[in-house]
Amino acid sequence: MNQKRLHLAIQKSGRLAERSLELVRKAGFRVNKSASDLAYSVENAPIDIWCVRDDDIPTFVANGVADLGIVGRNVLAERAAGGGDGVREIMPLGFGRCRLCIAGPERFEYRGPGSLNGLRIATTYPNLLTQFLSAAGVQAEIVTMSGAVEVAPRLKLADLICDLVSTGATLEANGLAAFETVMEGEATLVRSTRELDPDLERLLESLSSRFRGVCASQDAKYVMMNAPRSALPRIAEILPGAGAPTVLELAGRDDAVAVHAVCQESVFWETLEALKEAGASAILVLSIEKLM
Ligand code: PRT
Ligand code: ZN
Repeated sequence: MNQKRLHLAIQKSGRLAERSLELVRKAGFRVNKSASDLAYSVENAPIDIWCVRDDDIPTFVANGVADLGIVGRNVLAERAAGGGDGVREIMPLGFGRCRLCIAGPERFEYRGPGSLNGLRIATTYPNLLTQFLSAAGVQAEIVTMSGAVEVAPRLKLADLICDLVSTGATLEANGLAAFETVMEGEATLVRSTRELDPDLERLLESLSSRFRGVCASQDAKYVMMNAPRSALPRIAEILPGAGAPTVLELAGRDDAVAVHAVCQESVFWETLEALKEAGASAILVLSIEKLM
């Protein structure tokens, strides 16, 4: 029988490869490697995973080779800035964070986009850079490269570069510094804009909702404490990213209650200290395994 299957494209190897597969696994999909290292099949759902170059993911999704993909927003945006369509972002996934920056020799004095007039900028993101420069009304020459952009100033191929930065170590090692951000990048889940078969559409929705749950539970904590009734408004203010907390009776106590809340943002020691100061006691912070 020819069962309908959903196709997800992820990066074969590189910065997003491992985390993409980990996300699929955390979402409860059991992944088996197929004979080739180009694909995985999911054992407990009709899903196949293609492992490809990240640059090919938006095109594969747009032309129907894959229905979904995990790719850097920068790659998606570069394609869109060049007029490519057929793909849209479903949600950011919270890993692979970086910035597409304009950088140059440390001594370069940057006083806003006007400083870029008449200069040569090397990049692997010509469309995004063109968009940025024209929005800023700047006339600069773009030198398109396919990699190792950070060496361009030393080789006198360009005055400046426009490249992805995460830790900044590569720039520093090359005597360069970033002074302008063109866009923020991170891994995102994308889908084709075509209409899918209704069964596959349902499966896609279930997969995205599980991914959303995994991402949300990453920082989320379940916080429990006892507190004077009078402190409730202050405590609700302190709890990071929580909706209305659950308030429960404490046996034999009229003045105090138990407060439970799911905090969607990180709970730091400072948060606990602030809760204690507001009158809370017996504060417990628990990890959340799944959240929907
Ligand atoms: O082989 P394939 O084409 O699939 O991979 P690739 O080499 O094109 O991509 P890869 O694996 O380098 O990056 C995949 C995605 O990870 C990118 O599209 C971004 O969305 C995201 N990402 C996050 C980054 C970085 N951080 C990053 N630092 N991609 C690239 N870099 C490079 C950057 O270009 C520079 O050379 O790392 C260097 C700078 O890093 P720092 O830490 O020294 O600042
Ligand atoms: Zn690539």
